[in-house]
Amino acid sequence: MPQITSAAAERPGKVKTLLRKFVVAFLLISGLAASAQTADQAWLKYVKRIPVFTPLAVHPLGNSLLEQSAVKELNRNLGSIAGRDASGPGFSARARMGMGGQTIIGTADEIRKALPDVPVPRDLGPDEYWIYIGPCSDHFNGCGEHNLVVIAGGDERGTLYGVFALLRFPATAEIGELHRENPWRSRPAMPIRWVDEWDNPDGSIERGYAGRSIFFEGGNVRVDLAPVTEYARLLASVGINGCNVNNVNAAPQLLDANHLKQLARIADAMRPWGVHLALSVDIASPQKIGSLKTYDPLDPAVRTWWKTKVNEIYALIPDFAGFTVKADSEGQPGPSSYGRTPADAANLLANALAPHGGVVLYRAFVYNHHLDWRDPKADRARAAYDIFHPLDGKFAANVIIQIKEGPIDFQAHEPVSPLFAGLRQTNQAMEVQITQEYTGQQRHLVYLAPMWKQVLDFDMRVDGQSTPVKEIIAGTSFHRPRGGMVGVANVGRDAWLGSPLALANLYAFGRLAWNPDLTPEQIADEWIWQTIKFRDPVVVSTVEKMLMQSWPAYESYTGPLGMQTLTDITGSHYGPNIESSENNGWGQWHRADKDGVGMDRTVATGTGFAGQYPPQVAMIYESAATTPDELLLFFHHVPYTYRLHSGKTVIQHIYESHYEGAAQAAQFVRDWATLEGSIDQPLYEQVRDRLRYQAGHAIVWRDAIVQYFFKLSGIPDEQGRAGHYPGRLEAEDARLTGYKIIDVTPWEDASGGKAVSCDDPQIPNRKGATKPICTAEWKWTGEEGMYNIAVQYFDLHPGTAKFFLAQNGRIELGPLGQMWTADAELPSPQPHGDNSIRHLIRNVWLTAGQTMGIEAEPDRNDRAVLDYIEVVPAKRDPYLVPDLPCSEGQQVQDPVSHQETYEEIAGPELAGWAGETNVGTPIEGMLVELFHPGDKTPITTTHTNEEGGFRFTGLAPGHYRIKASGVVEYGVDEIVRLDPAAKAQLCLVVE
Ligand code: GCW
Repeated sequence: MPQITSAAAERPGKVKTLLRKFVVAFLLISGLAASAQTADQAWLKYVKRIPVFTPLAVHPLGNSLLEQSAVKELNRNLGSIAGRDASGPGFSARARMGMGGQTIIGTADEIRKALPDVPVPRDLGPDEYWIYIGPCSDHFNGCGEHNLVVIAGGDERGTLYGVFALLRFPATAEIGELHRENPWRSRPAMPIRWVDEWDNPDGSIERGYAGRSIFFEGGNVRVDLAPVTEYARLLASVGINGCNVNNVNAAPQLLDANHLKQLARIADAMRPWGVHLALSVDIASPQKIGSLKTYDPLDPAVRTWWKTKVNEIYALIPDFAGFTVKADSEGQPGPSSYGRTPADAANLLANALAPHGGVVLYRAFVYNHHLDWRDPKADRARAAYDIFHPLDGKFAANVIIQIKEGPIDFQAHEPVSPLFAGLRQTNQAMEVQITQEYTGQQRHLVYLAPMWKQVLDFDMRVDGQSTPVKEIIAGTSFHRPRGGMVGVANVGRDAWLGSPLALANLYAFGRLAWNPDLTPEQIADEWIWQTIKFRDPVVVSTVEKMLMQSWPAYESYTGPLGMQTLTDITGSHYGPNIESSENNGWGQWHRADKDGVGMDRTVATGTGFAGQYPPQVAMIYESAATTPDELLLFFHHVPYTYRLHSGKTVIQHIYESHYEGAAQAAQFVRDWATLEGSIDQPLYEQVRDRLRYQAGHAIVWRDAIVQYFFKLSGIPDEQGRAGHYPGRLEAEDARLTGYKIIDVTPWEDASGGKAVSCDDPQIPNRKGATKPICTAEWKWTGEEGMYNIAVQYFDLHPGTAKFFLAQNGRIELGPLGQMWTADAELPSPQPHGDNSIRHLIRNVWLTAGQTMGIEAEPDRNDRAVLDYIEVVPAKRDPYLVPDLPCSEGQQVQDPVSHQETYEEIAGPELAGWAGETNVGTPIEGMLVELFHPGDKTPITTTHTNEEGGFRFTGLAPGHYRIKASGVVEYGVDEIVRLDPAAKAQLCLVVE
């Protein structure tokens, strides 16, 4: 059976009825031609997608800022027809029926007064919305001037959220429900839905990977806060209601009178979108900027200082949300200096904020980073519970303890923090990282929603009862009034998060904080529809699959089995550096030695951390036999030969997961390649380049971890891969001119631990060459043929080295990538896994006995450091995506495996289907033509069947091109001519 992509048939049906009511025409609404950073560049693109046609006359009942924003947003979606009279010229009879009437926006109270017949509920809560359609007897065509759409909010912000929900509805799974369950109502699961930004006043951002701050520059708030307003709009669209704008390694000067005035401007900029300003404060501020001798939380002068300061803040910012506090952590001052507790410090601030309705988010990220590494009982993971559990019940009502999702620090995979179950009389919020500090820093694709979802759904079994974390933080489990989620976002001036696909994480954070019952797949689909391509089944299923596979892939090629990320924990937190976790007080230990690996955190023989969970969970983690494989080494120290539930030994799992993870990263490149031509080209190229980089860096990770554990354990890889790299030619084995052999630190970050550095460049003999260069030259002893050459080198800064591929001493410059510059922006100035990078040169013809070499021009600190080259037959290179001979509106999936399948199977088939882009309806009767690439006359033709399917059988191995064309009828009276180049989605699969 040919494999037919299935997303088409199912999803879109749900929305059809509703769409018919609102969608009376396909319009392309031109977007705002914006060069500034705007929310439209994220998921709020009301461009080239089916707009939601509410009645064009939009009436807000109140005149608040938020209702004005709500109206503006609805009108944005309508584009050029916004505000026009649908009964006037330019509108067809059908449009009049669909878009006449009124859209009314207001709070529940306002609606009740103005429209007594509308059954708006009496119990709408804060931020809640209620959307009501009708009464109109003709759901299909609409009722012209009698159309009525009401968007009511429990408060003003609820009205805004209602508008965003309505605008999102064509992309959400909830759409069908809107019509069936008219009126449609939704409220947030938890009141605190904040983002934290770790922005410093100088404009830098701690752990930010998207350029400089949108809030600060040079010690002050920026003059241009337009991006801040746009950011708030983006946040509001997914229900985020608070934004803490400064780093938790707080800058006390921000509390002085001058800076507070500046900060009030940020609050003003975000206010129209219902996002309230919060600030991180330094608990030592009374001493640092208030000239008091102490910051002891129990000192009356300190108390007065904070009260006065808070009053000053509220005089400027009446809706100020509150403070975030990081104290007694990573060198920050804290109450422990005076023998006081976090409760003393939190309550001090809480009491000052309470009269104004403000809250304190006190972070449980408090630990000693000078732990004794030799002490087998010492354990950073225990810290939050040990410190905060005894204080349960001692915190003021407006204190919320902000707890990182895991007990260590945003690693690739951690267990849930046990503290969630350890605070029953205290408000709690879960802190997650949207910025990908330990998860690839946005250069790697890692969709984090599945990780967060795992934590949210984790059942703590408090008192032996079902107690999922999501219910604890929502406040329902222990009847706490305030709780929530906080995401460390660290957006910057570079397209918010730097990487286009990383924005799915910001989106998912907001959606989960609103409704933690949503699935990561659902959220991904919504986001893809709104951001990448609207309701295109192939695009949605391809990108969703990539997103869903991305976290497991990253975990596999970094730190599987609960070992944590295995990155450079004392440096960039980016590339591999396994031993950086050990022998120091930071406590991110994995305790790998020659016999085994893992931290013993059991009660019986280890640190006792497992005992911090409620008994039913503790029991699971206490024994290696019941601990899930994915967390085994977080809880247990086991020999490398220990057998996992999967049947593999630990060491074999380490080897294999790294090869599988890296292969998956390579697969992302191929998956994405199938979308070329069907999505926005600049977006396509930007993501393609990132994915190619990631595929190369995943190999760096793979090789570092595998060679490290291979050497340490001395146990061979059952599959023979560890230590064997077919086609690899080490730089240190080459004939070198000017290059010097160096040791790389850590050794595992270079193949064989060594590289060559161009420390003594020479003026070459080559004609025309003027710049000093270094060369590394190898003799090719393999067979004659077409090869791809991967060059692994270290891209250092400052400086932009140049590289050339030379054959038999000659450089040929062509389109194949034989010349390139090392201009990437990567961490670390020294050769390191952080900056090890792979450049691929395709289709190089090599003859036996020839020489091939790399010539390099160093530049400043970039000494063109070379690790190795790898020569792989062109056809077999799994990291290569060949330039497809196919184009013109069809997608070929997985071209490489096609090629391989072709060779193995006699008489292969090409099969696929055609569906209408926007709704996915199968298209029957399209003419499908099969060509040899480059030919104008088809080899054969066929027509799509009832299901839109077609099939060509008995084909010889090779590449083909397919073209489809036809006319399709859609809806009742709409005729849509499909342009096969743009609209028909063909998925071709060979079996
Ligand atoms: O993950 C660690 C980061 C620090 C950060 C700290 C925290 C702002 O490496 O950069 O400090 O967490 O959460 O406070």
